[in-house]
Amino acid sequence: MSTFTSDHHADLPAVLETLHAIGRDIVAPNAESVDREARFPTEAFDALKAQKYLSCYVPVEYGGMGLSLTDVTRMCEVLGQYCASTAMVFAMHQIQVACIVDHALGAPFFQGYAREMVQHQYLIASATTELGIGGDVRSSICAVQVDGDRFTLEKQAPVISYGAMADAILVTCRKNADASPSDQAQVLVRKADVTLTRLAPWDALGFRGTCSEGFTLKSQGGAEQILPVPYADIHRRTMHPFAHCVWSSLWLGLATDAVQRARTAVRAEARKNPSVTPISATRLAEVDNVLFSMRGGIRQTVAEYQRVLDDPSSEAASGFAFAIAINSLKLTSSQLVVDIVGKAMLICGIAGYRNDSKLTLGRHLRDAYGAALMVNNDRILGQSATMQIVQR
Ligand SMILES: Cc1cc2nc3c(=O)[nH]c(=O)nc-3n(C[C@@H](O)[C@H](O)[C@H](O)COP(=O)(O)OP(=O)(O)OC[C@H]3O[C@@H](n4cnc5c(N)ncnc54)[C@H](O)[C@@H]3O)c2cc1C
Repeated sequence: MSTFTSDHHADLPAVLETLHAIGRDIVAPNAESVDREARFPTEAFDALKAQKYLSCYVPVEYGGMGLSLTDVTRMCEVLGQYCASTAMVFAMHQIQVACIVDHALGAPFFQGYAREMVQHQYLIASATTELGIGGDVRSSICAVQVDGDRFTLEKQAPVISYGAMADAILVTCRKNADASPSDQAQVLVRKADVTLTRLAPWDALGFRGTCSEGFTLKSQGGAEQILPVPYADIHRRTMHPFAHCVWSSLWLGLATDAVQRARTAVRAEARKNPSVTPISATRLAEVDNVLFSMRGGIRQTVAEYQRVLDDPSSEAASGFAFAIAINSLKLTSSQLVVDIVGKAMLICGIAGYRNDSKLTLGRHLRDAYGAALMVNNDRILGQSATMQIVQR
């Protein structure tokens, strides 16, 4: 195993180079066992923490690297080329960091927490999904109960990725017992103050290393741990767009690796008979075109969101056009990743279909099918359909 210095800086090319080295030497060699055993990618996260990459989105003034959304998407894309579960955990964690950084740093508690995140390289999970609500993240049944300067909160959460390994969980809930289902708050629950009782194991088709078990979550803490803005704002400006940008980027990494495996297969074929271009080369050119479209759509939407983030006065995040663009990014990327891996499988042939081959694509295909379910595509399409009718 290689060792990496912790002498990091906010220089994206250098960060990506280090990340590729971690990917090659640590993430990829463990990807198969992470998937087979449905275990947390411990080795990968030890390496990422050593580089202080878990706090890469925390501003420099709080000790972080001050990387941008665009930078974080590129990191997710790189990790996705080596192990989609590792990349997904990294991406989901960064979404939670972004909720805190973009919405809570005005509050003294969260200023201190940001410094702690950097120092201890906390891993933060998310509990939005709830029994009885399903994937509608803008509704909650559970409510936070505030009594003086303390809160209590209980949630039936059917899926909390890496919940058992996290140092903290950001939990959505109604802001009090009288609030409507959509009048939500987001609460930071610390590991020391939470009891997680397992509801469901995680033995899934793909993203097996995310360890997305279900739990009954019972917690308490200081009232200052409730994020100081309504969840509706956090969702519109950060949770929704940030999630779809980082998820799509890691799916792009997964698709890129599938095409790379297909290219390896075509090269081997071409070497056998150098005078003839194999038919699979045409298929490779075709799938590379699809990858080009996927990458273009992601880069364009990430740039659009970055412009919104760079201009705090921008109202664009409140508009239907922006929300539709983010939904389209998710819908398109989650479909293209399956398409691309399927096309790569055709090129690799039996070598891609086998589990014991260097060109195997089984894990890629299983992971790719999870993309459409992470906030169900039909749900997103339904929201876009409503907005299409009223958008001018
Ligand atoms: C790898 C992975 C990791 C995850 N990690 C987390 C996590 O860390 N934290 C977390 O909170 N959740 C997490 N989730 C769960 C979350 O992404 C899912 O949205 C949630 O589990 C709901 O799943 P569902 O598809 O059963 O429910 P629903 O979204 O309720 O969908 C069920 C069915 O109903 C249909 N449907 C329901 N409502 C509508 C509607 N309004 N319009 C159209 N169709 C509708 C859907 O099409 C679908 O067929 C994760 C999921 C995956 C795959």
